[in-house]
Amino acid sequence: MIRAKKDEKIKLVMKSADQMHNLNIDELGVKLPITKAGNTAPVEFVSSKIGEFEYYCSIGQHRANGQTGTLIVE
Ligand SMILES: [Cu+2]
Repeated sequence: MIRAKKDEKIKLVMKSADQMHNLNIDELGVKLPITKAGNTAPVEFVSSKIGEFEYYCSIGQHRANGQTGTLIVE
């Protein structure tokens, strides 16, 4: 779980440790590209929305296998 405040700059750094992954937060329009094992990908964004938003990896069955989490913006 990640917590942030509305209208604050949020910086996430995704590190693909074992294989290719990406990261998506649909409601906030966040979409990190597919990133190969051993690489990192940063993203910065601001959420003007308050709420709980799911982030997930959309590759193959990764989401179904638990590559999800929650970003809480308060
Ligand atoms: Cu993945």
